[in-house]
Amino acid sequence: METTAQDIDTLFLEERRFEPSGDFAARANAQPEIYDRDFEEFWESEGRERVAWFEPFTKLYEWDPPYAKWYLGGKLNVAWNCLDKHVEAGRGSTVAYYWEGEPEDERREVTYADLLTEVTKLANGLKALGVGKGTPVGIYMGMVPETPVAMLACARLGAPHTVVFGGFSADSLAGRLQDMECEVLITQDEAWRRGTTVPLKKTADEAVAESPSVRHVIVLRRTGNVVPMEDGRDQWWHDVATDESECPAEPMDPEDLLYLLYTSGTTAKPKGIAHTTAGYLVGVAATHHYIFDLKRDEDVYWCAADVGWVTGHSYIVYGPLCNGATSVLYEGTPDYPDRDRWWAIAERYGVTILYTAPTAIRSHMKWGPEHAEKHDLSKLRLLGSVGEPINPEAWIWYHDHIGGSRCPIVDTWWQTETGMIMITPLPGITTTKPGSATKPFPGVDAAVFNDAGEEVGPGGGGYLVLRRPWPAMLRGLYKEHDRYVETYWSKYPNVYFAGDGARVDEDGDFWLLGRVDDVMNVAGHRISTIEVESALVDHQEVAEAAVAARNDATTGQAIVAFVTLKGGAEGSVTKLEELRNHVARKIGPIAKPANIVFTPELPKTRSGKIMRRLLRDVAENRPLGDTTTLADPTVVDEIRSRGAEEQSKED
Ligand code: 7RM
Repeated sequence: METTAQDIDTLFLEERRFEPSGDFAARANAQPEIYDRDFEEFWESEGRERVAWFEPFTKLYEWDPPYAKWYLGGKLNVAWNCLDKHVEAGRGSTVAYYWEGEPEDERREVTYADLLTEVTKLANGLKALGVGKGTPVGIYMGMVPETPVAMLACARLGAPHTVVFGGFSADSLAGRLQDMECEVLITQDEAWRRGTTVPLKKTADEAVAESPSVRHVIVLRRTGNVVPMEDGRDQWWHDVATDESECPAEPMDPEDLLYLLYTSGTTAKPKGIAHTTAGYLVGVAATHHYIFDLKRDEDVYWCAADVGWVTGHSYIVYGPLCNGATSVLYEGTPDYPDRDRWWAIAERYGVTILYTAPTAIRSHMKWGPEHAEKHDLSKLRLLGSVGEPINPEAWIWYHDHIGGSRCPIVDTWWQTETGMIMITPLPGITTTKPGSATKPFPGVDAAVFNDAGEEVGPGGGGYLVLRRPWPAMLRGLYKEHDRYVETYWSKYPNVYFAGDGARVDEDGDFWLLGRVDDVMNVAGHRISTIEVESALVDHQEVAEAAVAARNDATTGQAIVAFVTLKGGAEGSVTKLEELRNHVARKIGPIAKPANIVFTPELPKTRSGKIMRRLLRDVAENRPLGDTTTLADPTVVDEIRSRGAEEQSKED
């Protein structure tokens, strides 16, 4: 708990306060009474207000721990809510996405009517391939409008999807396709990234070769470069999506599966987080409405996350579209071709609301404020942050240099599992504090518990828990009931264990302290130690590996790997590069260790468990914590001397 204590110390020195402005407060979607509303009354009226039903729900929720059901008895369709609802209300010509490709001259305005047409065409094409209610579909694409189109086409038919982040490797993709038993994979020829192409179809081919359930591959032409197409299996999107005739939206039960999203856990096998239809949609639409204060006819909203992350699902696709928002969707990286690219985009479309991650803010901070200063960002009125705790300096930088010192910042805490934002300021109401996610969203019951399950009083650190079900909560882990219970419901009876450390201050504001387990967070991506270790051990010369995270100014954390080679072989700079590349190939570049320390032994308990806590101490170059349970205490000294050697090589 040493790091935690230190984080708390630093955070507690933060005494700056930011009061909401009177102007903002007067027009805000959320007014102070929102916190007085009864939990059931709140979610019942949100259920009616945000979502249109084919048949109304008859019961708000059923709580049979650890499984909840919401909005029972109703019938609805998510795609209908995101598209038809708006078109039928006469808003078809409203822009849903201002899309900008990474190549600067590629721009598209996609209206709600356009989106409905594209979704209808693809859904009809999918139907012709045998996709219907319950058919699992994989989506492996980049940041193009067709990615939301693919998700919504699935939702329209009642076919659950799993979106796999375009940066993931063939093995990661195959694992997900196999686990969900996907019958169709939707991908694209290539994606653009920093002026070069990413071979998505090629990677998809490798994955599909290992995934016997996949019968059809649909390929969007994006870059236009030649990619091999397998006869009988592969088809171009533009050949499949031709039928514009109406495609009725399947009336779905509230608890029908909408999607699975896989997320790293503490074992190598990613968890398939299950989200269903009604509660998820109400949860993301309600939070999006109040937290981002969306005025749909005035605002231009930009969530600069990847669609393959839960943030993209909830706050690029389902929440904003259900609310009829006009969003920006950008394909590329923030620094291509120049470091002012984001700010050029924000200026061009008149972005009023920007939602991004601390890692991005720290990159911009590193590059300097002059890039934002070149552009008119005066339309911005609200900023958001998500993915990790935001350092107070980054918060202040964001506030001053991007928000022109006038925009409220919402630091939003949530998880793939929660589906929706759970702890957050409400703009216009909350007095914010740099580094604090402040208060539970109305209707959310969050607390900090100690080990014994007692609520920790003001100022005390502990484990973040959620004591009451919420509409967008996960409905379990796909095909893994026991793991669901074990991971979230076994520490405290009938209380959700989030796996994050937290502290509540004397004002009742929450300060998130990071994961309590070993999962690492690199540039906002959750990477479990074991996945990287398994990727390393997959290399033919590696006998054993352990990884730990050290702090990194840009990416939040960087991975340090401790590796034992087979046959007592010594490491080398070449081997180091080889292993780093191996990890990148095996599970994706994001998991590449920043340093590798070659060591003949790893620190273990007597029962053989690797003590990653000590490896973190070594990686951070600080005094070792408790070593009494070590099988061989000399091992750590050896590793430390090797770690120092590695460091001096780098310098
Ligand atoms: C949305 C998302 C979830 C984990 C979560 C935390 C960390 C996310 C914040 C945060 C502090 C925040 N989903 N986290 N947001 N920590 N302050 N505002 O990130 O499933 O990918 O990750 O991310 O540890 O448990 S996620």
